[in-house]
Amino acid sequence: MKVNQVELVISAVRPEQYPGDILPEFALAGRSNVGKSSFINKMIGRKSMARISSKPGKTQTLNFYKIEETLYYVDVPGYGFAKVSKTEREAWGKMIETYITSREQLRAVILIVDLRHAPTKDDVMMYDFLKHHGLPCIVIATKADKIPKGKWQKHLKVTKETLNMDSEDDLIMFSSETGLGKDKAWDAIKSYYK
Ligand SMILES: Nc1nc2c(ncn2[C@@H]2O[C@H](COP(=O)(O)OP(=O)(O)OP(=O)(O)O)[C@@H](O)[C@H]2O)c(=O)[nH]1
Ligand SMILES: [Mg+2]
Repeated sequence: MKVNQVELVISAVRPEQYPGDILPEFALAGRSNVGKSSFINKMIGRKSMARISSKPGKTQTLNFYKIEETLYYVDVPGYGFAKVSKTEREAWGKMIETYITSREQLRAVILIVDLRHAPTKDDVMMYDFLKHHGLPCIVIATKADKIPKGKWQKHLKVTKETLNMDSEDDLIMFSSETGLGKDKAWDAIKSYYK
């Protein structure tokens, strides 16, 4: 999909700040620094619309990107970043939980994991949390450019098994560097709102 129109509508921390329209929403979830913001940028074909950083903890608020007046990508701060205080971590947990459990127009969560490594305990917890709340999940195994092609299938299998994935959920290999998986990811997302 070619995206022409993108707008950062709001960076929200509280439900009153979420956008008032009712377009379908797709939230990003994943470890800090795994590549959530990079995923959004690749999907919309902009280099630096969503702010990315080599330092973990870049995204701090729920950032609502409106795409073509059709859907929202909601960029979310990553989890598992050791350098935040307990208070900050709790505030984060509450913000995400409130959004994920109460937002009616949230159609699916895009869970970003690192293809190079087995999903972490936090990844598994997040996946279980989504399943507990009955939310569809699109699992994106990113940074595929960092491992040789010959290892991709083996790593995908580890991802699927470690998360104990529901057969209804998509698992897509991705790279924000090369654009691998971009079309498949768009197809998966579109299947939730067309
Ligand atoms: N090689 C490679 N690097 C990537 C890929 N995706 C992201 N990165 C790099 O990983 C780092 C973190 O990317 P971000 O997109 O900021 O990660 P994030 O998940 O949004 O991080 P937080 O906002 O801190 O939670 C950056 O240095 C990116 O350039 C990828 O597919 N391949
Ligand atoms: Mg980010």
